[in-house]
Amino acid sequence: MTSPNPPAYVASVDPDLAALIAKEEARQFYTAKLIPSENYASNAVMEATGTVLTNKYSEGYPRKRYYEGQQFIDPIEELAIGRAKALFGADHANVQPYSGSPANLAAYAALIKKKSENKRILALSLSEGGHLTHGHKVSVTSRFFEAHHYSVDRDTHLLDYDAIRERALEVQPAVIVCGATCYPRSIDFARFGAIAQEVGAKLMADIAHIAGLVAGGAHPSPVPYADVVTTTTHKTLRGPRGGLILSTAKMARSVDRAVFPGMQGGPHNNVIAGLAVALAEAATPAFRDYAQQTVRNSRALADALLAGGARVITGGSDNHLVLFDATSLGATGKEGAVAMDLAGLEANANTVPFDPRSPMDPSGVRIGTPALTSRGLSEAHMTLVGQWICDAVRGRDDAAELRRIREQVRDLMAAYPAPGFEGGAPDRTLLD
Ligand code: DSN
Repeated sequence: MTSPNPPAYVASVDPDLAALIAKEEARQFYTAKLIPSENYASNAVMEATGTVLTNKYSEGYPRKRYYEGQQFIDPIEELAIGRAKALFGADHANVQPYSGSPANLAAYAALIKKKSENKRILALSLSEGGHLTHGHKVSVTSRFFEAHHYSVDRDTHLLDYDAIRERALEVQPAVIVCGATCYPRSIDFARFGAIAQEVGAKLMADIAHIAGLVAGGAHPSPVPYADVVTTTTHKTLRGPRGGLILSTAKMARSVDRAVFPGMQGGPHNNVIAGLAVALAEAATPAFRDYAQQTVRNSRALADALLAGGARVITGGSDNHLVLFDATSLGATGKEGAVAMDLAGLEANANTVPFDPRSPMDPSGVRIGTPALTSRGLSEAHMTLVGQWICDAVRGRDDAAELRRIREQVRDLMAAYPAPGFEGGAPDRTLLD
């Protein structure tokens, strides 16, 4: 068995686990990863994340810690903070959130004072592309804060800023949340800023999905308009699994206090080190090219689906993400996503706006290009991938057809190794 990252120490202690990791490694290598929130961290990011930094406690912030021994931890966190501020042009950065959901909770806590009577947040509804932490009823964000939602236009499925303004005037929220987990178009942060200002609300932008595009200049930045910006670090930004909060200087103290001691204990220093590496990588011309190519690929993928007869929500894409209605190809979203997985095309079922079907088996499939672009694929490949998707969803009951596509996907993936797999291709037979 060859493995680009042989977990030799794990194998010596826990061969069962090592075998599973090796299989997952092969799965990731030979699958076309189309989940738009996933990517590949570089070897440098992986290496920094897997260091002795995991052994150190450091509650507090650089130069203000509750434990001794911070001689090297402080400058590591300061590197990450400085790089985040420079990359996004933000006054302040907090690099400690464990991931996107805790970052969002901390952001609300920072933006809405404990004694404030107005605890209303106004965000995009989950079924139209928002996130659970944007006040969905099953999320604690709706227990601690009073959640209200806006939607997209019923016909175009685009954000309708006049309607959002009307909704904001009606709700009078303390915080307007912009940003999405399933919106294929560009977001007008300046317009959101104007609406927030008009109604006297704070603006929070959750750019978890598009942070890498913002960093690479492929999507407008919310930083000039938002009081607080939250993001994960492992999606288009291509860092380790973690969270990041950017803010104005005015919000800096509230944000820091909300993260620690408000929400979290000791920061994960190994992850912060991995983030420092990722932020340095994201500041390079190569990353700018990556961000632009991700969008070009997404447009090409949307076009390929349209050519294959799929109904593409909003008719295309301006970012890294494409949402299509699998029922237009004769399957439910879940059936479509399962068929695609059998064909080596990894995606997730997702609601389409105003979906008549249940969230457990919705109408749509959400796909995206961040990971394939990291592997060096371009527009011509997207045309092929789009055809494979249509063929797989339509041919979901045809095992031979799904196998035929899967072998072609594996051949393509073998020709374009993923970042982090520079050591060589995993053994393909591990997947048999
Ligand atoms: N899991 C993320 C996504 O897939 O969009 C959201 O948290």
